[in-house]
Amino acid sequence: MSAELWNSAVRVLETNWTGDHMVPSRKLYPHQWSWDAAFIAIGLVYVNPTRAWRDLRSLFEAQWPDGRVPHIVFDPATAEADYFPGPGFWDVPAYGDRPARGSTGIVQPPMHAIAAWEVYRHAAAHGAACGQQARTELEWLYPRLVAQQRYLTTSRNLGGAGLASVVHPWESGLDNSPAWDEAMANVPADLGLLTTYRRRDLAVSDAAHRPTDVDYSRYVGLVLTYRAGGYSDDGLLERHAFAVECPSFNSILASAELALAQIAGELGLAAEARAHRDRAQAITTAIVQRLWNPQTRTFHALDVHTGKLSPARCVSGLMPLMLPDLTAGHVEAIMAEARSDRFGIGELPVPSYDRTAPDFDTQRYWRGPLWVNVNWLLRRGLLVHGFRDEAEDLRTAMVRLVHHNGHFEYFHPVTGEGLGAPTFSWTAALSLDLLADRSVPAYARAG
Ligand code: 9WN
Repeated sequence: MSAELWNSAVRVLETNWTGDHMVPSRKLYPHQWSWDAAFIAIGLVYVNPTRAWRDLRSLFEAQWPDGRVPHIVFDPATAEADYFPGPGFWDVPAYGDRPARGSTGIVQPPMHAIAAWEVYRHAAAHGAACGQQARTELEWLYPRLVAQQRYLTTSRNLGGAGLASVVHPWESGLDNSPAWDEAMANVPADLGLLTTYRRRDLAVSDAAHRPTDVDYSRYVGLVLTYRAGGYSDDGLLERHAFAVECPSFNSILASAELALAQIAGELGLAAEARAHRDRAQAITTAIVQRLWNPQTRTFHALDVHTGKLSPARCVSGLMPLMLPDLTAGHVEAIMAEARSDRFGIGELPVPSYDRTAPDFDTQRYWRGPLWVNVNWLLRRGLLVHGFRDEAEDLRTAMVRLVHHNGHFEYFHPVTGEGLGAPTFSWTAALSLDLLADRSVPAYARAG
């Protein structure tokens, strides 16, 4: 089984390579996506370290002067009509060496320091030349990764407590998650916008699997207000209807600081390494203080405008398990949630949303289907806290799922049937990692 899965994953990554970067999938996502590039690099390094580094470099060449790493880098060879919202709609100014309209103006979860460290660790196994390349690339990326973190922890510290806010559901990577329902209800939904701006996703995928038109009109409206202010974050809370602190985004933010501590250590920057570790701890403390609900005993998204926690129990609430500084009580609570009927790891990996919720939707994107990337992060959390048996069960559940159903974008949470895009890069790349690497992050507890 593993040779077959390995070979099919390699074929997907071959198909989706453009010569400069990887696309998530040829038809539905014909540009480069930010957190996809990180998950992709983590697996691509096993078969082609040069491409893994190239993909990360190509993303960071589009970094803005303020440090933000855009959620999509547009491929100039792809027509405006092939993706909506495309470069003309975002209309971002020229920056750095990139032309105007080279990217979107929003971000995605900062998975890249984690990816850079994983790629570096594994590239060394390919011999001396790869080791030298890895060192050069790591040195190039480090200050850029630091700038990315600084942007998120300063300009996006809209709630003032040291967590980053997402100002568009697309920034979370968990687009139509029920975690945003309350906060999104306060965003005007102007369906007329979809007459002016036509959805492209429905031309290449099943409408029942995708966000609704009401969701989409709000997505478009939010871009329009951010764009009207030149994508500036100054005073954003007062003029922008959506600002949320997400437990998944912020757990990745803290884990990125830990990865940066390891990178800084490797580059001989001891003081910087200490500062990164301290920042990881501070973000962890803020996650617990702001996003933990003692009644539900899980983590939720916080609406910065209203100060209220979302009532939804989503997979994002399990993501703080990635944090080594989490107290034993919080770890136990996440484990209870992960083992409960709501998420229960068994034959299948965990779904994106509480299976027992009345509005659990087996088809629609982040409202029920299961995704390999968040399960990969959950497995990482299990390893960090020494739950080796559960981590191994989850690893084999993911491998089995993809082997039986293909490298789909997401999967039916009851039958495991593949949904969304069929040859999806991060599913393929993370399958390679799950087949190849059973090692544990350096800061993990002994099991
Ligand atoms: C909008 C590319 C991206 C992923 C996101 C996923 C989906 C885009 C969309 O696809 O979002 O960015 O059009 O729905 O939700 O996590 O990065 O694979």
